[in-house]
Amino acid sequence: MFSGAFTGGKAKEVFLDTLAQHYRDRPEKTAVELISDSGLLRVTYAQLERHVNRTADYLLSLGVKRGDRVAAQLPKSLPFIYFHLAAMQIGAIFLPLNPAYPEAELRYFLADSGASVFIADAKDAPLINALTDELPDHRKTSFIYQPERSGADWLEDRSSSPGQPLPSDPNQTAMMLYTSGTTSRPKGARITHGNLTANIAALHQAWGWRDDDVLLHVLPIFHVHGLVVALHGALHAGATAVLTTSFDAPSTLDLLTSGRFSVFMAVPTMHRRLYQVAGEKRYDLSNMRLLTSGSDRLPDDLFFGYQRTFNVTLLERYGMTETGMNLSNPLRGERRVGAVGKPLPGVSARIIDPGSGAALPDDQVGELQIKGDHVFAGYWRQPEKTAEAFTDDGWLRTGDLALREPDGYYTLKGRAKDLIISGGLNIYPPEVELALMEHGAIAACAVIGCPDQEWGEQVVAVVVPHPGETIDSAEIIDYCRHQLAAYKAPRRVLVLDELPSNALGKVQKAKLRERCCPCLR
Ligand code: MLC
Repeated sequence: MFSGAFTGGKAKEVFLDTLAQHYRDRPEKTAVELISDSGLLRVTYAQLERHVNRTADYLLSLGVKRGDRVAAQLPKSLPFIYFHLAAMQIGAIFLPLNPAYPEAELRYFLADSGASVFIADAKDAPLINALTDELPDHRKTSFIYQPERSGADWLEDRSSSPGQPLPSDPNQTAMMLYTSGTTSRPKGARITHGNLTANIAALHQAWGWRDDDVLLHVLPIFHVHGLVVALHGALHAGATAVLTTSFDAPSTLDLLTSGRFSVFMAVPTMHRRLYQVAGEKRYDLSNMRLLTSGSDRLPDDLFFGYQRTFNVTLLERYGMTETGMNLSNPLRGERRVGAVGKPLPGVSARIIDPGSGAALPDDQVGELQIKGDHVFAGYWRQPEKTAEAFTDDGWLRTGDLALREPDGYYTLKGRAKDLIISGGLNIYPPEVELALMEHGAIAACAVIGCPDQEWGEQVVAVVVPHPGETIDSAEIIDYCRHQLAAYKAPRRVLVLDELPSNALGKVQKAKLRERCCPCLR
């Protein structure tokens, strides 16, 4: 029934081919619905094709060529989806940017990617015009007015395109997603059409996606979770995706209990809020086919609390930007609390001793490494960083510590990399530390994640002032919010006379956490 099915390592056709088949086979079916403050917008598969083709035509008219980067900083909206699909359709590289990025971060992403075209919300025009004027490779910024409209209305004066040729090269980069690093500025992970297709086909097999599925989509749309796992997942199946523009727990609970939806995906912070909104009341969501949790560990109390409150067992899975999804608890069979399941079809996983590089037996904790057609093609213009990400024999180092249980389930056991996950978002302490060190009053600093029930972890900055300087915590937080997206800014700033360090002068973050995180004391 599904085209593009997983065929033992090689996907037959790319995701866009499968989507094109749905345009033809189910033109009247609703592909995407958007619930926004201004009402409900609905596009069928036939309308989606028309809007995407018109948008592709528009991008071509701007001079976009195969391999060009098309950056987009748009709210979660239908135009976002049109530009995303259109850019990939003409062989360009789509670069989605979080609307929360402040000027400093945007400047970096645009310059690093060398985006030739930038699609932005018209309300941001003054800032963005000033910013793109500085970019040597930049050809055009296109402002979208009223992104909440459904059609590709901004193209009304242009002739409709009969349809663009679809790329058939699985090795072509389809999109680029920036991930931060432990030692460097953010890097653009190049994800190919083949990567997307391999992963979505594996997920379809594992999660049993069906064309009568209706997905409730509350996630941000510029990450791999919301864009690929959720949106591509539904479109690949010829199903319907119903998007809300943002996440609001009470209204999401109303939608979930409406009986309309079969699939729901969220991060633990969202599940926690839903569970809290439910309070003592009991609901029965067992009519839904699949509720997944990912992007951060699902705490045990939430796993069991959710079961009691909603009469469903969340399916936890494990992925990352560079790979899409790797491991998953099963659709049928035991969804094990605290475990992230087994490798998806076509995915190989192993546990390696970080010291010796030797493979470890079951039940021993080591670094989780991954291989498969879904693994990204490397970092944009960063061959050294790409080489560091892989072992000599081609396995991706995830930087996550895990063990394999004898029956094949994997359990995450911590991180080898310096990373904080807050509300399902990755925050790399070195990036925040770099920003802090540019503050005139700070002589030394360390950024740590303190456990937090709602967010998973919270960003805490520990700073040492220059002699004679005093630190105003609120001012430091405000300073960070100007340098970085607000979610990366510390929630707390602690001042110490010095940071604990080892013989090599490296800050001992484990010690700092013990000392500075209230719940660990
Ligand atoms: C928002 N804020 C956060 C935050 N999200 N701070 C820390 N961590 C976060 N994740 C800040 C806001 O800037 C705001 O700051 C303040 O918190 C309160 O905002 P809020 O209204 O309570 O937050 P909300 O908008 O509701 O956002 C919470 C959230 C959101 C959980 C809905 O964070 C979210 O959508 N998370 C999902 C992230 C995601 O999709 N990750 C997938 C990555 S892909 P102020 O001070 O300005 O008010 C990946 C691979 C994989 O990891 O395997 O999936």
